[in-house]
Amino acid sequence: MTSYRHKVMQQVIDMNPAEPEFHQAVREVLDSLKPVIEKHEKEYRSSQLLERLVEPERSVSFRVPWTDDRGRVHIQRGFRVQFNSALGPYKGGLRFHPTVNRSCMNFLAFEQTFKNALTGLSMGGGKGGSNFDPHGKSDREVMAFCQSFMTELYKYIGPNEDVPAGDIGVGGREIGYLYGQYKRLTNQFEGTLTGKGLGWGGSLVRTEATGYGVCYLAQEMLKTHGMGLSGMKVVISGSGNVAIYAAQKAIQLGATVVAMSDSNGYIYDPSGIDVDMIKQIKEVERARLAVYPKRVPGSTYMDGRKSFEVPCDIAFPCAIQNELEINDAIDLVQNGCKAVVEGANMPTTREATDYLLKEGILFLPGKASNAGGVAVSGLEMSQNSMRIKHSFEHVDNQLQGIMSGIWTQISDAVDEYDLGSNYVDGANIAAFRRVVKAMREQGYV
Ligand code: NDP
Ligand code: 2IT
Repeated sequence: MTSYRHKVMQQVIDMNPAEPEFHQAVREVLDSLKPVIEKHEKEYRSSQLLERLVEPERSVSFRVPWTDDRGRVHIQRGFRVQFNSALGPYKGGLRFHPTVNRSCMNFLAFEQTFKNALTGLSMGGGKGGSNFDPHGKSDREVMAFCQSFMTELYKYIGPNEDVPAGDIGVGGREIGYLYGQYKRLTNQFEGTLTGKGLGWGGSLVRTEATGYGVCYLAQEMLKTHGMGLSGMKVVISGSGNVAIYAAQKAIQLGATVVAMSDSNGYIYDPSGIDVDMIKQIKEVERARLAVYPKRVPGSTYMDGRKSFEVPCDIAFPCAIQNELEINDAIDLVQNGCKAVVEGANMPTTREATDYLLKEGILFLPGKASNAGGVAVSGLEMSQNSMRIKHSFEHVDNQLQGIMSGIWTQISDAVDEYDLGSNYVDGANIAAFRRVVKAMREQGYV
């Protein structure tokens, strides 16, 4: 007889053909859940629990027309996937990137449900975005796109309904334009987006939260294995929001960050990358990383290559899904890497993940290690509801507490199911337990 897991997996494939990223994310979770599902198979089958878990509660897609600076009209596709609200209002970012499609949205919204569960806060899982590419666009073009996107999206979101935030291609500038249009359409000043400006409802530490959280969880794992970030050589991929603040915190904790990248290539700086210079190039000038060596002597730029080829103790993939492939994993192992901590969502292919685990590399999956971002979004939502503003130290302490709580949940799950150091399975099981308890208590919905 086909196992229940395989039956559900096949159903996901049949109902969502040509969605490889979504299949990959679901398959990983179902594989991790094997011992839990086997224990409760009869009950899960009779309540169609897994079938409900893999089917988004609601999913919208819509046309987004906008006009560029030369008056040409463009049409993009917008999405919002409201995957699971068992634990709270849908919560998750918006991604503006040319690769955005239904598969990408479904995988991210599915992952978000489990990530948000791990934070311990009251947030369901959702994700949205568009295949709009902000690179090289003027501020006016980005504003025009954001206003058009929100003119449709606002119908589906609200402070107790669905609270979007940033992701790839959506940072403070985009959240500002999106919020302005939301306010104009609804006449409400409320916490319907997170990652807002600090002067109008944003939370301190939200900008830094994902990258800082990556380092906080890395520290917890390393401590368990008698290590720490201090003195470690770190390689990062990406040079966006997550990468920058992971680098900043790793350096504060005593590590040396020797490489960072963007989609064109990577920079290598053996004496340690100057994060303020990266911030200037990427956040202020919105320029390419290739200019870095022109400004920082002793560094080099490698065009068309990936930073994972640089020898390191720890790698933080912080760019995009499936960027760390099997050949990169082989490079990392050969070069003596001890740990891979995912800052991005599913940046490691399944083949590479399995290889790293087999080789005994400590590995933290993104849904645990990058949960700090959405966690502080959750704290932004509570500050908005209470109309108060916490200090940087207060929020940072809460973030550290949440990341350490995630470590405890993962550790408890690997102990209970005798999983050794398989923190992928540990995180999936811990998250699943929280979501499923709420789903069972809320009936067949
Ligand atoms: P940003 O848009 O700020 O930065 C993305 C970075 O990734 C850029 O440096 C970009 O380079 C690089 N990149 C994109 N595509 C590729 C590629 N194919 N190969 C190599 N590099 C690439 O996004 P974020 O930092 O916010 O997000 C990064 C990852 O972290 C995503 O997976 C996101 O889902 C995840 N994440 C983000 C959170 C947040 O709070 N922002 C929270 C949790 C997870 P280029 O400029 O050349 O495109
Ligand atoms: O992937 C993610 O967790 C995010 N992009 C952040 C989501 C959020 O709501 O802050």
